[in-house]
Amino acid sequence: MEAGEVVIAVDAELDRAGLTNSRVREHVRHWFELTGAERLEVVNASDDGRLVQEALAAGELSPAGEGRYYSRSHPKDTARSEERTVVATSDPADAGVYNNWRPAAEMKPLLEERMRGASAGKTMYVVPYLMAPPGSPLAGYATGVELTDARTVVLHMIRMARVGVEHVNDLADPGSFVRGVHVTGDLEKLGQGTPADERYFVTVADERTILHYGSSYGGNALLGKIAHGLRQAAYDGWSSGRFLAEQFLLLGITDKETGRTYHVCGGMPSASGKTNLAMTLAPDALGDRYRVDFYGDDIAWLRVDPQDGRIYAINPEFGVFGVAKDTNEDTNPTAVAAIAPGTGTIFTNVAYNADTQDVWWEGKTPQPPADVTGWRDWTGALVSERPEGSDVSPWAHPNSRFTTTLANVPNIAPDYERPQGVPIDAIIFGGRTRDREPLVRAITDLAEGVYDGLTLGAEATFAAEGTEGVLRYDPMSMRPFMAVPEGRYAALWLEIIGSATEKPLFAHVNWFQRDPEDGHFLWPGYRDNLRALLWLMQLKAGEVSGTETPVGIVPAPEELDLRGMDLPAHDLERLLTIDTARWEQEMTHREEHLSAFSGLPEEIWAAHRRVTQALESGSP
Ligand code: OXD
Ligand code: MN
Repeated sequence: MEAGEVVIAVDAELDRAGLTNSRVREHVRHWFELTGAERLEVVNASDDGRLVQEALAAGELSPAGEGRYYSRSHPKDTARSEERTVVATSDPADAGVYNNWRPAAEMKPLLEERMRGASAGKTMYVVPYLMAPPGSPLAGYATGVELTDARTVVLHMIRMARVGVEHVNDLADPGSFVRGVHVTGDLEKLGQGTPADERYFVTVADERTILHYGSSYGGNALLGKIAHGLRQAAYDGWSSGRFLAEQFLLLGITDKETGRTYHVCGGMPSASGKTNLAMTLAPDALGDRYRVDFYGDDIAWLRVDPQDGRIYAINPEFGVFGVAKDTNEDTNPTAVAAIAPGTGTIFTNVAYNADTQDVWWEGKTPQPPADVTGWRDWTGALVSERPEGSDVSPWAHPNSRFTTTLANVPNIAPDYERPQGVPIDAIIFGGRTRDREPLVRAITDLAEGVYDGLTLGAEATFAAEGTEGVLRYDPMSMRPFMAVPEGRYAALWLEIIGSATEKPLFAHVNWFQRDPEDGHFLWPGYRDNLRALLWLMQLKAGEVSGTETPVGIVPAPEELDLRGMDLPAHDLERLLTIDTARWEQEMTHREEHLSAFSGLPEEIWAAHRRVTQALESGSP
């Protein structure tokens, strides 16, 4: 198309869709022309049914029972790529340890070069979206427009964000939206994981522009979720000084006897049980008394409300992009209901049976389907053709996912769309640690709480991935999403939480302690994890006082409500014990970890010294 024709074609589609924001129209025109796409289509959430039918007809989706769909990503494109992800700005002072900072002036031309003409022959979809409940005080940071040349990305965006032209048409400042461009590229030829890797996933944070090239999967391609909801928002939160954007779950606990409701948010490195906790129900024995409401499993934005001075959190997302592996009735019954027939769920990279339209993943049932007829693994290979006994690779990819909207989760909080969000009573950090971290320890001091988040980590799950007993640190579970230098990030935490008049309690939880002799898990986990949070709420309310230790307050054994559990007394004792020698070892690793961050506030170092001294002197 000639330049003049492009303008006419783009304007005709924008007019048809009623997209009136002049700055969005400019953004669309520019990138439509640069990427060389053949057609343009503006998307609203109400287009979902038609787009699903088109994707089925094109073979991008397959039916997975009534109202559920299956997709397979390119085998070289199955997970977020941290090495290829960059936060760019025009100020070298924005470089931190984890944000992989590069100059904007270097990255933008590079991405333009890769994207030029790369969508030829394709439809470019315009996805206007909002990453917040409508009317939120943070809505000004939540508006975006993603251009994408992949229809399955559009279908995921409709489930994960609020999508429609109404979110951009009436902006007070028409230019205040995040400009996202996603171009898939030729996935066969991008040299993924080699020195010639051509992919780039760049957030130009000081220009509120996100340019992702070379994938059509997950956080690489759904720009609202991670690139905007975490990286861009963390940058905006810092530059405005107004909010924190964190990879946090958010839940509510209501005591039906007293009528009190508590809200808890917090972060856990991957494979530490965050989604399962976010969607948990009360254990059966406590179900009459407590109700748990789900708000979100992956992102929370936190701000101080000027009315009452408390910290409020929203989940900016509209859906759940959950890891399928091990999701079943025992581990996560509410997720199972949220992906049931009729929910519109899209499964990606699980195993699929076209004859029965059934899906399966490791841990869905204890054993894979006995009759393998028709079953294909995530790569599309027939399981029946695997050589007998020699191929034991999983049927589903370990990062296979389900995508469903929040409203499908049966215990979704009645007020999950409340614009102000909900007041936060506790912020928890949870790692995966076999021997040092007790079941729960509460921290009342702000700097010590932030220090605890900054030293969050999980043990390497395989010996090959790290040194035994040494954590892979993942500050606040934000290591892959850091947008500003860690020192500034810590200072913003101290400033925002510090300015609240009623401060949340901090706590560290660990469901993964093992018996040193026989290695069994000391705590059963899953729904019983709520018991640790109930104790925390009682501590906040002054109903229990726990036992002070050098690293926080742990429950006295009799303070935990263990009704309906059969927990051996010596396991309980070990779960609540602080192993000083192991902690002292950990403190030297922490010192090294924190030393890498320049400009870390003195309060954080003071907290580190206080905890070190308390461990040495043996007194809290
Ligand atoms: C992630 C996700 O990659 O939530 O963390 O998808
Ligand atoms: Mn996540």
